[in-house]
Amino acid sequence: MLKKWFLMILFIGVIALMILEYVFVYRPKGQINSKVGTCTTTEFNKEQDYRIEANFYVKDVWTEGYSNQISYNGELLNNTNKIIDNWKLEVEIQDNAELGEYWGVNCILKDNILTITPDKEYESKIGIYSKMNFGFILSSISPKLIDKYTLYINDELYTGEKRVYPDKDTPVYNHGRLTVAGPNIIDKNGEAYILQGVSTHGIAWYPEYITKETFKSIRDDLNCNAVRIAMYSDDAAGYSKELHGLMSDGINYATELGLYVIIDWAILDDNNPNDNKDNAIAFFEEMAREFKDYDNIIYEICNEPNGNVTWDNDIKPYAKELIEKIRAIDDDGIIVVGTPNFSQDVDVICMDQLEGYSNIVYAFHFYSATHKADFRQKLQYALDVDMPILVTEFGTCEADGNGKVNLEEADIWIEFLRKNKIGYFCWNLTNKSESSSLLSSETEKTYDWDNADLSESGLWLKEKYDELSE
Ligand code: IDC
Repeated sequence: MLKKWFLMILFIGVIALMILEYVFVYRPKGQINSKVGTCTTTEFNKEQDYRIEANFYVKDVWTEGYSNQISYNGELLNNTNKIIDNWKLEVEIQDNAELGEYWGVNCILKDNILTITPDKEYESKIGIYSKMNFGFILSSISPKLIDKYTLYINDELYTGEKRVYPDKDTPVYNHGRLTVAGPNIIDKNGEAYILQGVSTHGIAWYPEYITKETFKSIRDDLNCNAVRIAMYSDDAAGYSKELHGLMSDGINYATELGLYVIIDWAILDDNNPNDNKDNAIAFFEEMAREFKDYDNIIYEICNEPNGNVTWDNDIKPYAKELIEKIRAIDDDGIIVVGTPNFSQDVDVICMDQLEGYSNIVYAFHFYSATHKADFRQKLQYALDVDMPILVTEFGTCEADGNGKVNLEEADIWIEFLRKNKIGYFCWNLTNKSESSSLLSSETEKTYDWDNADLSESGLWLKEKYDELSE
């Protein structure tokens, strides 16, 4: 009897020991910590979008003397389109733990806080949409999952990606989300709405104009309700994935200022949009994911198809594919489709528009010193069949962006567009020494322009745009 009891107790004891060993020694192995942040899991702010995050894993646990050695693997994920090169993680560690080896980063343990920073000698940058791996060993009585951390980016506490909203009494605040109804773009009240904006130059070459101050001056000094941000799509014109971050910044500035914003995939020397289609899809999917809930976004999927490129063989199939990719994420943002021959031949394709999609408009571009009455006729032809048009680019000079300006003709164009409730964006906001530039080549000012800072074209624009009251 006694033996039976003894065996029973022994059996229970062994089981209990196995459980204890499992809990304290084996269980944490390879296990992912729960979601962590600047607060514990349960307090995690669900409203915020934490696109930069750390994860810690217990990789291995072994015993040395009376203490456990716990080897942790860590990763810092950057799911944004900006490079991170100044970051710091602080992790609270239980009492009496000691820091052993570490790799991939620098570690300091003080007052139970483990501070992890990049190892400048090794690799401190975390690229866009990538991650950094690191590890460290702690010795302590029992292994513990790390379920809490504090992250600093550029010396500021990281509290997630913030959604921005338009300020009060700005164009987007007052007119809301735009849609396409028949041939018109209409605002939230169902009224036809004329977008009136300027286009940046290629942002690879002129990033200094992508600032909040610049965009504020575009709104307040140049009387715009919209801005177009042009990013050339071919490598030769400076395209790189790193520019996506600058595009996102620009969109956020425009949004806060209550400006509508065109995201322009500026194909030009890469005349066929299909040449860089994979990049285009990746870019627009990224933008749509980031901005689908914003009211002011307009996607321009191919600036100016040109060369030996046709609607049927090239542009239309490209447009369908891009629209479907964007629509899978953003079901109603306006999409501008470029048209053949530098976005001029709207008359050629107006009887063969895309079918089955909503909120689609077609691009029409002109330069008033080159394109006059006969060119307006092409546009009129498309308007006669109610084709929705947006002039995502025009210039007051010749089609090469330089030469003489023709402001009388520019006036006629703007009157014509306003009469037909068509929006227009003027090329280009720089001080480059060419007549399409809106700033004087003498000025270095990137915002707060006086009349003396404006070019002939810029002065014309300021006055012309002032006529259209909000
Ligand atoms: C021009 C710029 C000029 C630049 C050139 C090549 O004004 O500084 O060197 O592009 O990148 C367009 C294009 C637009 C052109 C503009 C004037 O969309 O990129 O900008 N233009 O040529 N279509 C018709 C005219």
